[in-house]
Amino acid sequence: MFRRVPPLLLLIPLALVSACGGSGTDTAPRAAVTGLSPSSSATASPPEEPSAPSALRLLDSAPAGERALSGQVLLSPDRTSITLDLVGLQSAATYMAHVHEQTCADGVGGPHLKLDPAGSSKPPNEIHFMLHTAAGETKAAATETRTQPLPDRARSAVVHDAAGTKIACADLPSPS
Ligand SMILES: [Cu+2]
Repeated sequence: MFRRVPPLLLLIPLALVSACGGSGTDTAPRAAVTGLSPSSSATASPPEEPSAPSALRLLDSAPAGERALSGQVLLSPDRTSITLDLVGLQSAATYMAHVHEQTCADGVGGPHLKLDPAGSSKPPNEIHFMLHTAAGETKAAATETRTQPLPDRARSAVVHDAAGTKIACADLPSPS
């Protein structure tokens, strides 16, 4: 016979986990802890930690007018949503960014990540971001969300200026 765990005991750890959020991205559904399956200790995965933001690093290829750019890339704990948060942009300008499949140190990100490697080089099979600044503004943010977690092959996010020149790169956190 299974031993019943009082519901209150199950709620306490969840409350502790949600109390230490605060990044604004800690909204992914968490796997329920059942405690009822005799084999749960063999199959349970560790609780998901919110991914730390990755800092964008300016690239040597960034043109003179773009060298104030900085910012960060945030991946949701369930790896389905990725947010770029940029400051120091030119005003009234357009930028592009993509998820790439190599690290920043490896060919500055290499090619774009394709979710289906044999599929299209357009969204949604690739993850593209369009960022615009209005006149007088120097910040922009964009989020892309997919139904499936980002695959392990997703290694970096690269920001380009409107001409396509790579200006900044951030390595993405590896899946745990
Ligand atoms: Cu790119």
